[in-house]
Amino acid sequence: MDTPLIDLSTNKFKDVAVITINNPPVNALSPTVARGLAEAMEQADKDEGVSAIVLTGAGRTFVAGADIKEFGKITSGKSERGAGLNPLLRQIEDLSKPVVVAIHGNAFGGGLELAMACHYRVAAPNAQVGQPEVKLGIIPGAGGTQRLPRLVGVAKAVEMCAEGNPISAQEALQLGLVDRLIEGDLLTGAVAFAREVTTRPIPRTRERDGKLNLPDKTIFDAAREKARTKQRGQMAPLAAIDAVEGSTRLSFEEGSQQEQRVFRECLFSDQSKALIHAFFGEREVAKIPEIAKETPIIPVNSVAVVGAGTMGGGIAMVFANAGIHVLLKEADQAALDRGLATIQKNYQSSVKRGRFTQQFVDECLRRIKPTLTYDAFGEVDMVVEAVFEGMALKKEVFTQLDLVCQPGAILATNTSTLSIDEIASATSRPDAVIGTHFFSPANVMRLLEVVRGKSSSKQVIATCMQLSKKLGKVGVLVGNCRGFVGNRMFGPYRREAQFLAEEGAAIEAVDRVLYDFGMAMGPMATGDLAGLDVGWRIRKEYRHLEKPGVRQPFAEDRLCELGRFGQKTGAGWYKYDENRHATPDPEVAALVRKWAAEAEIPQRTISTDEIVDRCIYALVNEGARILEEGIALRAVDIDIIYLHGYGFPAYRGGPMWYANTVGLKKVYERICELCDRHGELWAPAPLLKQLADAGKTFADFGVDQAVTA
Ligand code: 3H9
Repeated sequence: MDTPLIDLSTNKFKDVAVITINNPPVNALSPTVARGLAEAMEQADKDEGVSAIVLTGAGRTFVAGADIKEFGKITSGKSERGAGLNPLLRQIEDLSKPVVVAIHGNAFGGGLELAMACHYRVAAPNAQVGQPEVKLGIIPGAGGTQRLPRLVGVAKAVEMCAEGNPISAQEALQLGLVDRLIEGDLLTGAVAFAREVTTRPIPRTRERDGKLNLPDKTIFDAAREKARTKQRGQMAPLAAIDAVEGSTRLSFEEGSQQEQRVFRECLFSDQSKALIHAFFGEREVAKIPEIAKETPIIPVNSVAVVGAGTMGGGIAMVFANAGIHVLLKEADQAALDRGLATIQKNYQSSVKRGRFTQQFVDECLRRIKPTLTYDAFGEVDMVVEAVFEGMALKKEVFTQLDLVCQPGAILATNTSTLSIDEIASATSRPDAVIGTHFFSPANVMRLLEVVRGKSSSKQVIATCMQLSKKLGKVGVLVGNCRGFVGNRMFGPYRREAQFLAEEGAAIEAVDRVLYDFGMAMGPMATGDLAGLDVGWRIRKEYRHLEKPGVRQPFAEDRLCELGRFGQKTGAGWYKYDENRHATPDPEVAALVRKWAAEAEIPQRTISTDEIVDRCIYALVNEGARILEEGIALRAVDIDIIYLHGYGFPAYRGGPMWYANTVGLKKVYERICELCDRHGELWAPAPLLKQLADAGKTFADFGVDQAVTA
């Protein structure tokens, strides 16, 4: 073959040709792979000594799909996409000899579409198959919406194409998507299977119309309804449903043409570009330019968590879920019992919801060992401190940890705002100290801000970054400043939301507009969920740093003075029933109006656009400062923090990506207007001006300029 990406062997099994796709790491179907595959298939089909063909993937997986990197080239006009993979799949489906695909690892996206164009599919028992394209803002584009319903039925195809979740090989077998599971050596099993089918008539998926008959029409409406709630704001799931529906009323050819049109529309959409940015961003954040890949990692087999409150308990669960033994320490028995009871309750609800099995939960609970002392701390590889947010207490804990922990142990703090360097100063080993900022609820939220102090060693940083993956988290390395990246940006965002309410916007209107923008929750509702008192305490601690004469929001502090801390007190911005269901509270609306009158804040009608601009651009402007200061390594790191920790809609790519989409010049000009009207809190970040003037985007500000920590 003229390409090393495809290996054709007709020697090993004589009568069965084996074609292997070898395009590490995930055998993505690049145009070169597709060309090589077409040649290899043709050659094997012509070979008279060959009676069947087996298609496999080398390495850890069969095929993870089309090469996503190609999409960017197509949409930017750097590469022309012709008919895509369809001609290749048609060629394979039309071969005169049976083609058996052997799936291990994953057959995703174009990988599954390729498999469905083959005549038979066998799989390793732990393989997974799926059409995850909607997660990238597109739909299957190589016949997936047409072949899948023919194999698994319309209802399942709608679900798989619209939701994008993979199914196991066992389920695929039951559905008829896979013909046999192979225990033991997959290739040997696939070859044996191929020999069994050589004399049978060749089944071609596109001709198998049996499962398309009379589908219950409500399937599509129900799927659309579900997509509108579960994948709110996204166009690809609805487009995927339309395309699968096409299979029930159009011929295979017409259905495929419709699929192509819709695929292309989706591919060129802002949503798809944003979701692809998020896909690569999630992987990019793991790469820390100045930390070499070969940096030795500290093995973390046991940890201790100090503090069994909401955060400490959640963090203990995260480690236990990952198979790591946890020592959970509290100051007194009552607090420890409360913490353990909450952990039990959370695990039980996971079992009820089917997330975990009882057996798994029992194993996790056995890994969590409660304690009231530091006695066994000398044996653990890492400690995560999660005590009350106060510098004096944190320093006390770290002084103690310094005394009891073994040399080489990682000393991490879960602080969300305090200085890592000051905490580290309480120890004789600041190089071992680092921030691991989990997000609440720690056992659910995927974000982990890894906060480097000025002395944190590369080994400790590399270990925490790698550990985040083991814990099922997306670790993002950030520098040390008040609030780090996420909370530092969240301050101005929530400040503007309060200002808008103080200037006349209805509380629920502010929330509704940002929810409609795509945020998981509005800013007021988020405050009520997290507890308004948390920010109130922090603001009181830092009040002396506020510049006199600069406007500060007051409504939330006043609500706290009235004991309205949010959901936990049954009242905050909203009032809550016993099930924590929110309803607008006219009393709060009246209070805010009264306070605004006292403060002589003119009341006016506020537009939807103003609400979005003020809240989202407040994020962007602070994000630009963070980037310029090197607190975040790259703009994409900020985006990933906001997608995984703050409910920013992935289909908008994160605040920095969103600003790029709007155009930095436009964003800068709007911020200048806001600055003229509302004063210095809106002073545009110098980096924003610089990039806007140069016609650049945040993505152009690279790692070279960043000076983290
Ligand atoms: C599609 O197929 C459209 C079709 O309908 C046809 C249209 C014509 N392309 O995730 P990992 C890279 S759309 C290019 O860290 P894991 C990834 O960036 C596609 N690159 O490994 C990373 O690079 P780096 C539908 C890809 O073991 C490296 O591979 N398919 C692709 O944790 C390792 O990846 C999907 O959406 C790709 N398709 O997880 C599946 N996939 O090392 C997307 C991965 O430089 N992929 N890379 O950072 C996945 O879900 C996971 O990668 C997978 C492996 C589960 C497969």
